[in-house]
Amino acid sequence: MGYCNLIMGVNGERFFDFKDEVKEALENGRPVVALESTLISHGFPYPENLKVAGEMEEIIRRYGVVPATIAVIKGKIKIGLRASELEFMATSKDILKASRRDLVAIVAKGLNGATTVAATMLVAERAGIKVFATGGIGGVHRGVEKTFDISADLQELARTSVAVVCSGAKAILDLPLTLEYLETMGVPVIGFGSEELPAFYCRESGLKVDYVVNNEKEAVGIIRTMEDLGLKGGIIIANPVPEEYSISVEYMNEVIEEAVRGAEKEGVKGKKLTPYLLNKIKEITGGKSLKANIELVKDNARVAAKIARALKS
Ligand code: PSU
Ligand code: MN
Repeated sequence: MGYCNLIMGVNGERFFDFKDEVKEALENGRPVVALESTLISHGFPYPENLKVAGEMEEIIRRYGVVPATIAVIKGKIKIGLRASELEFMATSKDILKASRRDLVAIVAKGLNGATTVAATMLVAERAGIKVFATGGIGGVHRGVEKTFDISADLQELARTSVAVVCSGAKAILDLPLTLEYLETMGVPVIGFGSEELPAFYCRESGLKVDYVVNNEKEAVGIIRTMEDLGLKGGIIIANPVPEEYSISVEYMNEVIEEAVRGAEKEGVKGKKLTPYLLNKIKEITGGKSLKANIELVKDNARVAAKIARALKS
C-alpha cells in the first residue's frame, strides 16, 4: 500500500500525485502550506501569475515550510506543482475552473482544472495539510436575490477543516451578506491583527470580525481549540493587504459598481463572473488593483507559513 492510501483512505491513490518534497514533509511531520491554482490560471494575467506563484512558494520556503500548490493536470490531482507544471497552469488556455462540483468530472475525464478555494481546501484536508493561503475567498455575490450566486467556498468552509489565510472575501462580493452566510454556517472569522473584515484591496470594510488574533501563536490557539473540541470545518484568518498597497474603500466601491454594471450589460454570469470582474477592475484602476492583489497574496503566504510552522512547535 502506497503513501496516499495511508492518508487518503481506500481507492484514492491512483488519482493523486504528490511532489516529492511535499510527500517527504507530510511523512516527517514538517509544516506544509497549501496554495490554490485558480488565482494562477484565472485570477492573474500572464506573466504576473507565474511570477506571483513562484514568489508565494519562495516566501513560504523562507520560513522552513513546504508549499503545496494544488491543481488537476490531465486528471491527476497534484499536491505540489513542479516548475513545468506551474508554468503549464500559468500559460495554458485549456484549464477549467475547478470548484467542488467540477472536481470529480475533471478527474474522471482526465482534464485540467485550476482549483478554487473550495476544491483546494478539500484536497488539502485529504492530504493532511491544515493551513492554506490565498487572496480572497468567494462569497455571496451582489444581486444574489436575482442570481442565487453564492460561492461553493462558503459551504466548503462549513465542512472542511482547513485554516484559510486570506484578505477577506473579494471586494466584488456583497460583504455583509457573505458575513451573514458564514455566521449561519458556523465558520469562525478571525481578524489577523485587524478588527475589521478586510475587503481585499482595502484594509477596511466597515464590517467587524468576530474575534482578533495578534500573531501566529494566537492563531494556532484557535486552530488547536477547534480541533480538540472535535469541531469540523474551516477557519477564516483574515489578513488585510499591507498598508502601502491598500486602496480606499470609497474609490474601490465606485470601481466595483462600474465593473458589475459591465458584467450585467455583457451578460456575464456563473463561474465566468469572478475572472471578468477582476480583469475589469484591473483595467479601471490602471493596474493599481493588480499590485494590491499581488502584495496581499504574498503577505498571506507569509502569515500562513508562520502559522503552519507554529502549529508544529
Ligand atoms: N480571488 C482572486 N482571484 C481569484 C479567486 C479569488 O483574487 O481568481 C478565485 C478563488 O479561487 C475563489 C474563486 O475560490 O475565485 C471563487 O469563485 P466562485 O465565486 O465562482 O466560487
Ligand atoms: Mn459563483
